[in-house]
Amino acid sequence: MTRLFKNFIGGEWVGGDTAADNINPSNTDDVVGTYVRASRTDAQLAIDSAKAAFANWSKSNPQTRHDVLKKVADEILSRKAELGELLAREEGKTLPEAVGEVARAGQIFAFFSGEALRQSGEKLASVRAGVEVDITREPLGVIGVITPWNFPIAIPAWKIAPALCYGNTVVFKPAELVTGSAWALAEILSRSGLPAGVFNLVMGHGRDVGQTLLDHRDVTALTFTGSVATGMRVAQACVQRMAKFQLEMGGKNPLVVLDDANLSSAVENAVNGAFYSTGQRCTASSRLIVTAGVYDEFVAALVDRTKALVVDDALKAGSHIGPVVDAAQLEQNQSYLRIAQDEGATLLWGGERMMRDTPGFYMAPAIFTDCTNRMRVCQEEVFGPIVSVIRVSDYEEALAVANDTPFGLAAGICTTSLKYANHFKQHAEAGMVMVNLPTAGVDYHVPFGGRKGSSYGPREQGRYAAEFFTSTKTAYVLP
Ligand code: TXE
Repeated sequence: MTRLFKNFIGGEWVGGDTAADNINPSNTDDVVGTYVRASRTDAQLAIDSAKAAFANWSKSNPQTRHDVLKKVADEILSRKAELGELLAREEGKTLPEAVGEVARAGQIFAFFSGEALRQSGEKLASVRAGVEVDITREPLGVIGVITPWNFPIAIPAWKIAPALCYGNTVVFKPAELVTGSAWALAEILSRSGLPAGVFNLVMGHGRDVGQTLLDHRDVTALTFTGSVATGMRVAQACVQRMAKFQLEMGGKNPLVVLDDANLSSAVENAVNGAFYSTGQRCTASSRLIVTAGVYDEFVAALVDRTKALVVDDALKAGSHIGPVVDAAQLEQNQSYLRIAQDEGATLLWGGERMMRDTPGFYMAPAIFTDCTNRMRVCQEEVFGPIVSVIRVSDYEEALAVANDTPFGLAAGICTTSLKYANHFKQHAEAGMVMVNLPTAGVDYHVPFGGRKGSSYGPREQGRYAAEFFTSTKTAYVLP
């Protein structure tokens, strides 16, 4: 018998009629735990609790908010090994990656504990004689937090921590596949000193629990990370009732490699960006755009380096790449292997399903060459360990190809030329630009987000998070 984990609503742990097993993708015989599935009614109760709690929490002392967030940060950081193991077990990223993600979640709570003490406004001279103008930020109300499976604790942290920091209350609906990390975070928050109702966890399906958050008039704002298709649903529902919303969706991130690049570091950046975390990162480098002078040498080195990657159980020491998250994602990856070959790309290496000691969703990282940027594999987010290499003649063509995408999250360049690095920084149509670094891997105290079809609304993380989680008020006073 596995343990039954419940939802957290109005300060109580609440059971339900249905529950779902959380399965380890490295070993499908291993059940991480059984998690109660929330219903629409549970979601409504959670929203009611969050609404009732808002009046006091929105006026709470900054010291109280600091202390709560700091307590959460300290506990996450002190338990990072244990929580990292849980995360690796339920999601399939390797243990070092998982521990790193947990540490990042702790750092995010620590950052926002400090921000709670630094909330400020502005006072300006009016253009009218004798009038004073001041601008302050106020919390919004109940925030619906809807998150994906690929960062089971970091993404919830970077939405929940600022929401609470700025005085909002929260209803959190995690992805169905990663309820373990979500529950662990909720359990820590439940002991942090938050008044009942300020934070609520509802583990359930997107189509009912998620949809309830989208449609309920008492959810003032929605923050969402996930697929483009669901992001569009969030947008449509929010526009219908004029709720504020923020979307982080896919990427088709380019990594440009120029003739003058340091070859070995370019290959490392490519392998890290394309394959680590099994390619399941919105910032993954899924298009490698390489100039002709270095193309053959780069591709040969990339294949050699990829052959050396160990694909195995996420918890095993020495694994570089864990399994794909589930059977559906594995099938999606395999379908893109067929689509790319049908369109004329050459599968130079990898792609095959792999057997290991335990039954899991293992797949060899795949490299496609002879790609053109018009192919579906170069335009659509695959979300797996599959990379396409595109040959271009020079920097100008590389930049044009890099920008020829409906997405605009991250863009990278490997070059020793200051001229090209600076030009790329200015002209890449992306929210984040990396020079001689992987496209994935970002700091937690600066803005995160993209342009075009990747993101909508204000940036997440760092001080810029205030743009979404607060509303400004301009007050005019004639003393
Ligand atoms: O995403 P969904 P899934 C992409 C990636 C992946 C695909 C599907 O290509 O293969 O999306 O993944 C909730 N109302 N990315 O199915 O469905 C859902 O329960 C409200 C890229 O996981 O978008 C989950 O909590 N909520 C991305 C969240 O939305 C709804 C990361 C995301 O699920 C809902 C993840 C509804 N009607 C997936 N339907 C990235 N680039 O980071 C679903 N949800």
